[in-house]
Amino acid sequence: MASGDDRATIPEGLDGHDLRVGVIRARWNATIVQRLVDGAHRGLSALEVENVIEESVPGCFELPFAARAMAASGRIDAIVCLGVVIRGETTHYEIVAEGAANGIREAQFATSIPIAFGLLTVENDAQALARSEGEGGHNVGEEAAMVAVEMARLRARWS
Ligand code: DLZ
Repeated sequence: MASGDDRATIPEGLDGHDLRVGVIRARWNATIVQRLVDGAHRGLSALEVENVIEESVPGCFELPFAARAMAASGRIDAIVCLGVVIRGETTHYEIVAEGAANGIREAQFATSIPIAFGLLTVENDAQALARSEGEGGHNVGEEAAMVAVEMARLRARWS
């Protein structure tokens, strides 16, 4: 059972008012992805991020390419990738999910721009809905947005 402290707390005073943050969404499972996008906007807004650049790709497998292109542009401080892979719908589950995760990790290291992993890799719709809730609920998009801001600040401290 979860202890209640199984998610990251937000560092006190975290603020992204001067950051440019990219939000890239995959268009598969669009209804649930939209819930993640809404969450990401809530998270960015809570941290005072005003400069948000939106992009979309067909599916999660394309997220790393888009993230790397955006990161390499030099016009972005952090990126949030959002998408949903549901195992029940596909025998490609592992390929798509691992391709996205590995690609995002590589894009971060290749560009030194933080890229937050706001993907749901779940068994079914119910799990996806439970992780993409509205205001005050659990939303992986919202969490990933805050992670992106935190990591952009960390990068700036060590650059
Ligand atoms: C092909 C595919 C499958 C089977 N499942 C998903 C999924 O659950 N979520 C998702 O975002 N994308 C899926 N895709 C599409 C791939 O991500 C990709 O767009 C195509 O394989 C084309 O490269």
